[in-house]
Amino acid sequence: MTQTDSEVESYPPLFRPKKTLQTTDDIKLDHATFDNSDESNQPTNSKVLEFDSEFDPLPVIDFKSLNNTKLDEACREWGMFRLINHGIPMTLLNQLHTQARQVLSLPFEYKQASFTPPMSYFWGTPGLTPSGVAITRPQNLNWIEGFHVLLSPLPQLLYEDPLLDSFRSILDEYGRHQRRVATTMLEAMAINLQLDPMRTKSYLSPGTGHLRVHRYPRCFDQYSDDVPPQNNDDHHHHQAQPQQHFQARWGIDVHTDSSILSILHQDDVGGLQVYNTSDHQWFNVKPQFDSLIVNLGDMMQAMSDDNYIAAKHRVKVNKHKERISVGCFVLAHEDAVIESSKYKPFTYADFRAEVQQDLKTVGYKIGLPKFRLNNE
Ligand SMILES: O=C(O)CCC(=O)C(=O)O
Repeated sequence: MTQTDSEVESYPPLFRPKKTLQTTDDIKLDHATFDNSDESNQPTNSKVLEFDSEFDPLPVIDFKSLNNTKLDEACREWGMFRLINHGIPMTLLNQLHTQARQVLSLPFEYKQASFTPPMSYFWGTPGLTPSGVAITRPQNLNWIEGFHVLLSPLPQLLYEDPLLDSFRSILDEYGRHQRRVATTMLEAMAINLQLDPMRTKSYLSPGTGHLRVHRYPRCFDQYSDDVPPQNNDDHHHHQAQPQQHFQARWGIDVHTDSSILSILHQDDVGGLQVYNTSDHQWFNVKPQFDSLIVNLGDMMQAMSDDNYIAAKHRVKVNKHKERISVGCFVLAHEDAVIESSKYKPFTYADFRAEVQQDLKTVGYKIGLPKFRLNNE
């Protein structure tokens, strides 16, 4: 079996090329293929700044010597920043990515049959039910697969398979670092926003924090005309897309996270893009293995009275390379009431229920605007 054959066998069947691959460079397809680096393939009319230029506008925050003013500016202007000197050992990051790659390279059927919560396998959408079970939805495919991992049960878990058990223990260790980083960042943001510390604590729910290990398989057909444009899921805030005949493929299409904040570690392939609301422009988020990307979610936007931005972001597909990223999502406590001058008081449970309702009725997540006072 060639390397490409086994790579493709680990992909969900709908992600496999329509005709046999000859070699990595010699791909024969039913659909036309598009080079991912060509800006004109972007379905939006805004330009995307490429990261091969030296220019990297994303704010950089140093975890070791936190500058609260810089942090505050980053949260107001971008809702996303790069975090350096975070203290997560490089050996752990390397192990995390090596093992994620190994586990995700297992045959698709095995991944689908063998994983259940607290480590569940998903593909085609990052959507999940409230209990963490992946919602597989072949319509409006996002070119993504991965594991949704609930953090709190990990220490008690034991897998017989040594690869899986070692992966579990690495995720557990990585999750502890994420909690450490998230706690410090949230404390700094709460100080900046002058939020009542007791209230902020009650918003946070250590028990429901989770990781998501994503693999973006190589995408052999970047556009397809056989998929109805339909959105979406309850954790991510995809925007309604205009009806179009050709549906662009995305690793994950444009959304904001429903979290308080999310922390991402990506390999060196690239593909993540963030929207800057003052520039009205998409930017590529440069991959940099020793840094983390922190982005604010809907709950933080609400808690900050819209002073902080839940960053709109998306992930491009790549014809030549797979990409691995690991996200940590810090969620609000189910029952803590989020009070704000801009929104009706609501809990995360209310928010999620509303989103699920929207998915059923309008077909996509409306998210925060549903809770805005006076329908401003
Ligand atoms: O993989 C990435 O770079 C981003 C993942 C993401 O947008 C998400 O999980 O919400």
